[in-house]
Amino acid sequence: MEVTQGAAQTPIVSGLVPPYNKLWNKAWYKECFRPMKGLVISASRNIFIVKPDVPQPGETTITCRIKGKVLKGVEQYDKPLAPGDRVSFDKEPGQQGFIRELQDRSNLFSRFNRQSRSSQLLAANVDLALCVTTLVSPPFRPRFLDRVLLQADSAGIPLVIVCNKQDLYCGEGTNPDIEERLQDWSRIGYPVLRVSARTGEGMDELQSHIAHRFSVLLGQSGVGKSSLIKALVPELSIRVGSLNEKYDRGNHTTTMSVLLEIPGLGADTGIIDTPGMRRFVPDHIEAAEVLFYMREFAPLAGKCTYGLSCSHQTEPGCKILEAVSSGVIHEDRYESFLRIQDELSGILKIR
Ligand SMILES: Nc1nc2c(ncn2[C@@H]2O[C@H](COP(=O)(O)OP(=O)(O)OP(=O)(O)O)[C@@H](O)[C@H]2O)c(=O)[nH]1
Ligand SMILES: [Mg+2]
Repeated sequence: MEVTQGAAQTPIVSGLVPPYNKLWNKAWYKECFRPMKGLVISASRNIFIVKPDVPQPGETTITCRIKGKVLKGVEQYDKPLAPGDRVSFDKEPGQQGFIRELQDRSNLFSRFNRQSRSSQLLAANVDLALCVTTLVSPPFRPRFLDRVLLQADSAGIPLVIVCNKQDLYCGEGTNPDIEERLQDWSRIGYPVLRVSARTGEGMDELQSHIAHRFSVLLGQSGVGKSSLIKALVPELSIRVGSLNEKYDRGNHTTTMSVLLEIPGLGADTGIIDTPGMRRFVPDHIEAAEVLFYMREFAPLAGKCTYGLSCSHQTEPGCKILEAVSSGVIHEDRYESFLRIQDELSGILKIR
């Protein structure tokens, strides 16, 4: 018996007219009415837009809800699903779908939301994270980046730093502090791209990183995440915001994560636009674990005279302090390390 793949709710069995003959049995029913599978495009608290693996006539995406508490392990998050998640769902013709199962995730990108005291899910199952920043407007914030890098490394997601609005930057070398930080990230293994969504500068290189992959764009509000996507796919109807002149920061134009296709780079290319964040608090990382997820610190973990009890601040024989003195660890990264550890110790108390 050959059943057309994915035609779950409108069974088509070649050569047979279902279900009025003796083939009407449990196995046949189960096979024909098996749930559909799809990719979550966007997720709010209980409404999920899902793209079915097998296109349905007249419906490129399907609005789904979750029936009851069928998804396990999602309670700790603000929403149960994120763009990039793969799900199974049931759907009757002309009606909403009901999500029954979440497939295992290969990774998850989240942040801790201090206001709601919960984890905010931003993306799932991505091949690459793009941390977008600007060197000019909004102002460059290396500490924000260090936190995003930490989160990506803890989730096992490769990350590329994208410096947008290159058209506003007065050329390389004009700000030694910024240049030094960019060079240091590059030295420890994060590719750094300089692009402009406005002029198209550097966009070829960006495309070569995202082609045939699923990526997530992260960064402060106003750095130009949505503008970069618009530059890649001009016909997309995606909102681009303005900058708040008084504070020189974005206006939180994108309000929820959404997965968008970039057809020009292949059918297997997708990018998740996320809402801009004012601050980034790492999620599901304890203060004592920060050492293991900052990549130039990790090889030194446990090697201090006081082993893992070392606070890396004053102790003699501290390998981290030695690495800072010798330049293996940049002073500013060390400062980020201390601040993140400090903040995460506080988070433990409010979680
Ligand atoms: N000069 C210049 N302006 C840019 C560039 N890219 C984006 N902008 C401007 O920056 C502002 C913010 O752009 P968005 O794309 O909305 O920024 P966003 O990061 O998506 O912001 P949120 O959705 O709030 O997180 C808009 O006024 C854009 O026109 C660029 O390469 N050069
Ligand atoms: Mg946006």
